[in-house]
Amino acid sequence: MTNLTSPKKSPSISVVDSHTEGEPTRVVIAGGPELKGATFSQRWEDLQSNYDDFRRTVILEPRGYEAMVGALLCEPDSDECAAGIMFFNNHGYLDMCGHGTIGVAATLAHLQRMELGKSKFQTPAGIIEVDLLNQNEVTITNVSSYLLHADVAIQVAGYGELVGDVAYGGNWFFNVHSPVELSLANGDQLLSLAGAIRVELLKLDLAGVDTARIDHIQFFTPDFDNQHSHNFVVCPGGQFDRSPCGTGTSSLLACLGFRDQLAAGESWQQTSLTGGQFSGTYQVDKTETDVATVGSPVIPTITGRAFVCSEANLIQNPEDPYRLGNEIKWGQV
Ligand code: PYC
Repeated sequence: MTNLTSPKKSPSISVVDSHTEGEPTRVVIAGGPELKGATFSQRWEDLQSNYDDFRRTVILEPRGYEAMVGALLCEPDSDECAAGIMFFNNHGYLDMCGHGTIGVAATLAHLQRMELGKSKFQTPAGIIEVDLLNQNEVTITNVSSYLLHADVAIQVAGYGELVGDVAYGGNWFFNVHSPVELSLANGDQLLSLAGAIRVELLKLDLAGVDTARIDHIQFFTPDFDNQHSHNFVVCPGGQFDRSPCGTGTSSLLACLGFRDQLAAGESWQQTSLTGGQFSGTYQVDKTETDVATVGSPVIPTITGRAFVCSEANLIQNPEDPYRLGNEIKWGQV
């Protein structure tokens, strides 16, 4: 007879899941890798080079799913920071994630590890400030964000010329007025258009600073009179952000500032395709930079809400053929 009282223990990873305006964040609170390195960037390198199995286990099916962003809390190397945060998704690693940061803050509040008010966190993109307004509402002050190439014209089969901006908000974005109505009914069309735009950007050899790949495509439909836009952000793994995307909104604020479409200190509302809301504003960043930006860099602040929705232990049974996740890529053999 099977012994029901002493089960064999498999290794497990403890996570807390939340969603920020509908977009999931999974924070690893125990069982993650002990990263090696004297500096934060060495530890970031260690995660990417040596722990991809961990990323896959946490994010991919059957334990996770492709829209999810993971966050690993780790030691910062800056004394002013409460912790470091490293983000990853179904495709790889993210230097920064706005909705993810809001999710981390709500998770730490839920665990009673964070008090109301301001704290700083180190991310691979730089140091950010997090203001926990209440258990669920958070304002983040992001890294310096800027427009790198304005009015880039690309030709896309079936759409003709599309003109957009290459801008940075912690990740790299191509921001383009949507040539298609932003609706869930047009979701497949928008996803394949984003793929076609990425291919055109590569053909043009267009990159961010230090040849960074422009891997996020942001479609938006601005209403300047009401300082509002709907948006649809397609992430590098081919998934779309259910939230209005914190780094995408940051990059857009830099573009709006350059074109005098939004003044410093004014508020901009951003609504995602699934109805998520962020509000954003910016201050001009007056610090010196080596980057040849178009117009002034800005320091964006983004406010949104996150709610914790589950706590779990992810079990890795060595006999489970899918213990390292199952990456399903439609249309690829
Ligand atoms: O909120 O910055 C963001 C983000 C990036 C990718 C998914 N969400």
